[in-house]
Amino acid sequence: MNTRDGTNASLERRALLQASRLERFRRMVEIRLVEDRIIALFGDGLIPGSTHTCQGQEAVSVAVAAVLQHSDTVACTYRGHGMALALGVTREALLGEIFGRSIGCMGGLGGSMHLSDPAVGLLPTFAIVGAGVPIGVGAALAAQVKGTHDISVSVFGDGASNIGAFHEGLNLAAVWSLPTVFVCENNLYGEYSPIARTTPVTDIAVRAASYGMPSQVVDGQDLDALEEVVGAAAARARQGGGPTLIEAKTYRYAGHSRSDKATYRPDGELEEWLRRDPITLFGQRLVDEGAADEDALEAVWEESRAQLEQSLETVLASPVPGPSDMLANVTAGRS
Ligand SMILES: Cc1ncc(C[n+]2csc(CCOP(=O)(O)OP(=O)(O)O)c2C)c(N)n1
Ligand SMILES: [Mg+2]
Repeated sequence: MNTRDGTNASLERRALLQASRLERFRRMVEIRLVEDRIIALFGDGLIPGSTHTCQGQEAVSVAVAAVLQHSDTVACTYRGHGMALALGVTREALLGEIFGRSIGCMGGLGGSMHLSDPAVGLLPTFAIVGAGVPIGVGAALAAQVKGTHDISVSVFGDGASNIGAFHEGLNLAAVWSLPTVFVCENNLYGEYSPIARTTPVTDIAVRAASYGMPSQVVDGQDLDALEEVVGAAAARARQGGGPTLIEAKTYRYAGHSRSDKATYRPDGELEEWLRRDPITLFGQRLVDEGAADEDALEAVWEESRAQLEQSLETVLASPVPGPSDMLANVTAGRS
């Protein structure tokens, strides 16, 4: 696995995020701007393959990254750009991967749905719904067997909770009291279907009861609430208290993938969620507590826009992998 952009850069960005609340705000802004730009560039035909963005869900990624140690691991989904940036993956490593360039975090061979950076614990992201859950549980088992005191977090969607791998993963984690946290991003849709069409319960959290596991529903738009709930579950897991299922109620502003315009949503639903935008809410809190003023927050947006343009310039000027790179990470064994 390659981290072409240099692992130190990811670690530094992770430390920055954890050092201050203003940096958490900055990272959510970065994620929003990157995702908005990706949608625009996808529309221009510049991105190969598909792509799934996470505007509206930024607080979940930033909260997870804020409370974990860098030796902990995170398994997440194809909607993973925000999680990667939050954990510390640089804009160049992320965008390079999405654009299929050699400076991408997987050398440009994986694309939008296949991101990874072992330096900050990002396990390869998964295109198969629910597939990250047993991998996250496996990482927790490895930590338990080795006695490292690391934990793992599996981040997945509401739709994934209807997949067998989710139930098997929760069952095994509970029965072996593994050091892991399950974070469900309930954004009310699985592809083009509203949750009520596919899932007979409103709260995914209730499913934890089947596995004798504690669970909690949390406001997925409130970074502080998320940090508190995920932080408590992470601490419990690290101390040998076993797994927790957390359900973050959130919303994806954009369509499911590519150029999906999400016309299947009822009128007014998006506008209702925009009124509780996680970046606006957290920014207001920083102002209320005197940690920043409106000008400082505006400066963050401006700086982040300029940085993104610079990163895009770098990425678009960088080479695509050649035929010899195809086999660079392929190994063969003989029995
Ligand atoms: C096993 C499997 N079944 C179906 C698909 C097609 N598919 C891709 S995303 C998706 C919806 C998943 O919804 P959810 O888990 O809520 O995550 P979200 O996309 O909302 O973040 C589906 C059905 C898939 N990738 N894998
Ligand atoms: Mg969903």
